[in-house]
Amino acid sequence: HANKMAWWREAKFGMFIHWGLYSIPAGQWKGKEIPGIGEWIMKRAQIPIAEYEQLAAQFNPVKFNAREWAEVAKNAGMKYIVITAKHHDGFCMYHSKVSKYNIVDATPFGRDPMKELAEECAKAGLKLCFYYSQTQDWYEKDAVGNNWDYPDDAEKDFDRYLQEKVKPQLKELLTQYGPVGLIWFDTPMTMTESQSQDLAEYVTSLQPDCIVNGRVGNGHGDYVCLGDNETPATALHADWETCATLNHTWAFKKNDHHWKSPDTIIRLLSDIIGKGGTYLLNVGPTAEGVIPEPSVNVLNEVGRWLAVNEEA
Ligand code: FUL
Repeated sequence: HANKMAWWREAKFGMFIHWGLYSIPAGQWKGKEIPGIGEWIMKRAQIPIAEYEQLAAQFNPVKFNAREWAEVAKNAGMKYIVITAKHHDGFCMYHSKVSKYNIVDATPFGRDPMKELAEECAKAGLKLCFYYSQTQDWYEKDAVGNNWDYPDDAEKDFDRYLQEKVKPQLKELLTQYGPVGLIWFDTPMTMTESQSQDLAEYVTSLQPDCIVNGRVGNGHGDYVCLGDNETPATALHADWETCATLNHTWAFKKNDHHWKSPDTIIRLLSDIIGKGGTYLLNVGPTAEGVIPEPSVNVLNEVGRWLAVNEEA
């Protein structure tokens, strides 16, 4: 499938969405500000699963509107959306049969936002893509990352987690939501060469046209994924992507107001595109399902600038 990269090479600009249970505490736990990126709150505050999982009972994003999100991306001139199907906390933002710890079975909301997004993205001509944390899963004993609930490394079997959770969940994501543009893996850490290769091949066995990002590990992705917020000094001789935040966090944090200006984003976008790269720019919706207004405003301005420049 030599041509499966074609849409992505043309896309240049995509929307990253970090949204999950961590959007509820939004950077604070038991009245204390927890430093660092919002989606890492469980790890940074070493919150036991038994406490963290109770967030699910409160998760009810009634203001979520897939069409509005797709419109925000479209108006910004973005061509694809990458959304957290499962981040490091292990909670699934889609209806999974593999784990009950998911948005349909464990929350009062009871809807599958990925289904709704898949429909709206198809209508809007946007590629829907899934972020999936394949190595860190703080809900699972066998996965990497949670050494407060699961201190005994001797009991862990990472490959069992890959076979019994990761692959069955990838199968769900790649068979129940129509064509998926790409799977965005993250933090490969302990992934061995053969585990990375196996996951990349598994994805394409299910959807031959689905792209795999570089963070599947060990060079087995279809493109190079730079570090968070990293831009290269010069053009790279490869397909590459910069993923970046609009403020200082990926997931919503109530006290992070460090929004980049439209000028800064336009400068970054021009620089990245000029060097042959792709810009995956993040928004962090609230627990109610709303993309924060300051980020919508910045994206609208970027979209206006792009529209004017395309006409010229
Ligand atoms: C990482 C993750 O650990 C962050 O939480 C975020 O998802 C970012 C895009 O990739 O390094």
